[in-house]
Amino acid sequence: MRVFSDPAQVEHAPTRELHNGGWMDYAEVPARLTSVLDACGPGEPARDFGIEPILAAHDPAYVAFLRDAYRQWRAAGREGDAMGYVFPIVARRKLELERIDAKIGAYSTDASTPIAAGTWDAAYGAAQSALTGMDAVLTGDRAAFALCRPPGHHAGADYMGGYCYLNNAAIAARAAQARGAGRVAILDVDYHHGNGTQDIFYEDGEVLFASIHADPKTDFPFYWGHADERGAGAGEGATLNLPLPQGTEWSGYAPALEKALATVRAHGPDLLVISYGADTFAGDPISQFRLHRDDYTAMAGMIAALGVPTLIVMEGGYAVDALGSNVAAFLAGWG
Ligand code: SP5
Ligand code: ZN
Repeated sequence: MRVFSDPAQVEHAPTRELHNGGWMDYAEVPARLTSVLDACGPGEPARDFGIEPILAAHDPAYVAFLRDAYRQWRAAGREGDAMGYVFPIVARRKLELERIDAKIGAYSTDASTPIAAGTWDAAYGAAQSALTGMDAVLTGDRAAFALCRPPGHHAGADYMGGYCYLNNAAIAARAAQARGAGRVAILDVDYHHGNGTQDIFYEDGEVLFASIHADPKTDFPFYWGHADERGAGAGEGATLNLPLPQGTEWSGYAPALEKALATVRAHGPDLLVISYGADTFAGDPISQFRLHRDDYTAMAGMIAALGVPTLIVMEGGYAVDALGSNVAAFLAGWG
């Protein structure tokens, strides 16, 4: 399977995040990318499809902000990474805000998504990796792997969060639709609920969003991913959430996957996008499922059996030393 990434993706290196009332080392480190490249081979460089396909999934004002935020932070005299500390909770009105702290809070869900010097170029590169992988699938590959970093599934049309800035899976899905793939399914198997992806397609009946994740009653992102969220308007019924308890092993995971795959099959997709997170791994430092390396091959085999052309997009996975072999085990499921 072809693997795509962009060299700029390793230049995103925030130092810390706010969690449990204190500063922690940032878990989404550049070494994640090199761990995968070491295990899967160097892959191929992403091509540049420009800004247009990014704007098909994201609000132009948010993208403009993201591009310029670090410069504004430095211009305000700040040291270190840019991060918000006030977040709007009621109506997110379109306000003419001036101070960087006001803008960054308005475009964030949390304090674990800092903007550092290399953030924009890395996020842009990750989106181009997804678009390049999608191009491979649309031109005949039965599957391709976009080694995206930073990840994307917590980023909505106009917000960042959970280590995510641009929603790589959503950008790729929109690009596929623009090139004639009518019906698309997105299956999200990261440990965390893909709230950004869900939000982007919530009222879109052409794009199914199905997710298996830790129950948001106990796990990030808390406010999305509950079983009663099923889509709205034309998208009613085209969102499926399957929350599972902490401690879930393959024996509990596989039935949920069967259910998600039955829903994907019933949707009749021309194309499948997998948001793959290896943070369901038993050794993950910030997550609480109990999957093992061989489970990823089984998982992938079940997905590949659908026989639908598939783009795999990298999301989370923080056990850096094991990440490469977990990803390789997943890709092996396509034979
Ligand atoms: C893409 C993805 O998997 N995002 C996950 C975001 C989870 N953020 C909340 C959990 C923060 C835990 N941070 C612990 C840091 C220890 N170094
Ligand atoms: Zn995750």
